[in-house]
Amino acid sequence: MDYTRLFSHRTKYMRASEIRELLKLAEGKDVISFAGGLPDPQTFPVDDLAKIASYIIETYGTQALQYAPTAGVTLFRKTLASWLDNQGVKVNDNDSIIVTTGSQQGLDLVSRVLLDKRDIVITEKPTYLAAINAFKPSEPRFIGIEIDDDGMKTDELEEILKSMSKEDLSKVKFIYTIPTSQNPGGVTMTMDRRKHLLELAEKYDLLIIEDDPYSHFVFEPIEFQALKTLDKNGRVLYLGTFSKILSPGIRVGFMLGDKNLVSMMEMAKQAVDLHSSTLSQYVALEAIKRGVVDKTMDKARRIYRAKRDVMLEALEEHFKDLGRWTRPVGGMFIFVYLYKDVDTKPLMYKALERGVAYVPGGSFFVDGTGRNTLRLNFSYPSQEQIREGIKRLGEFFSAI
Ligand code: PMP
Ligand code: G9A
Repeated sequence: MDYTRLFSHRTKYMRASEIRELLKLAEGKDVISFAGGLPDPQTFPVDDLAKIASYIIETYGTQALQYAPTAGVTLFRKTLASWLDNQGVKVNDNDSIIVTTGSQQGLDLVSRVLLDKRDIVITEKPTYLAAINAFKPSEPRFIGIEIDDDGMKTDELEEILKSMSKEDLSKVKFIYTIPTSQNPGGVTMTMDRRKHLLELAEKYDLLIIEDDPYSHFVFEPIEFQALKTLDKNGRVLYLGTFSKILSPGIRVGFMLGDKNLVSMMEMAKQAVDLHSSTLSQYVALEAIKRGVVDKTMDKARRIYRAKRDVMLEALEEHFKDLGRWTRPVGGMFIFVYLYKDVDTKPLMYKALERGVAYVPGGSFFVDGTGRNTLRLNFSYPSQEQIREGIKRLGEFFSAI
């Protein structure tokens, strides 16, 4: 049967994630992969989670194996709220939290609830590829704001907002940002810019989606506060996840924001999956209570700082004449801007033949620019693989 005539209009805008495709290509081959944003499995608290999982099933079996409310297990949501408070993420009286299936589901719900065709989404440039892919089926127009070492250039954002017609301004549904240890850019927004961004949101009556998987294991002593904490008027919807600070496989994420906004997300979620895994929520709850999340964050900080340093050193050695790159204070990625005007996308297949994978940076730009950039993940490969892989990549790009 030819199914294409059956596919809905929105499927036209569905794109396979280049990251996921690359992961498939690299699988089972002798390839050093700087492609996927996978945590180092050494950070997974395997023994603790084995104990927790059996304790949960033995102790709370009837609840943990049962359906749960769409918003999530009540006890977990309460624990989450105080954990966030300890992490410096402000939960206001008017806020509510819903548990999502990874923060990726949060992005999909945002798309479903907020976007209509031709609405405007403002993102950083570059921005998280799978967020673009989550928003695209709703057919918005994208506006990309450049980043530099201080994060999103809020002056540029201000100029753009100033120059927009009233009608276009009313179509801006949200500004999507990853302010801390950005994916893929590896940069962190300064406090001045965070404040400026919120001022602009106030002035132009805009909503901000703060996607924050990385702030809990920043590995340099820098001062920053979540946009959610700085916000006074319910202008920030905060997306979080336990993927990088416990395990991505348990698929536990959450949304925190004004209850009037979050309740519509909850309604949309009902039709998507009824609720996120009850068992995973109980496991995450117990992991918080037993200090396993704190322990994992500490481990991630230590391991990723060392790996980042190895990658920065290797880049210094092998990429000095080839390009410039970001120096992340956290997260999992370094972003490279090559000096030469090359397209890293077709070159990626050749690099794979040389046994090294990266993500072509162009996929992260909403306006089709960024062809000469690449994203390098440093959390997954070993230190030895990082040294060897960057050497191979350096030789590869030198020969072009
Ligand atoms: N947002 C950003 C910026 C990410 O980097 C990721 C994971 N790479 C996600 C969201 C989704 O993560 P998860 O669904 O595992 O919580
Ligand atoms: O798709 C995945 O496996 C998550 C990784 C995200 C990223 O590489 O940014």
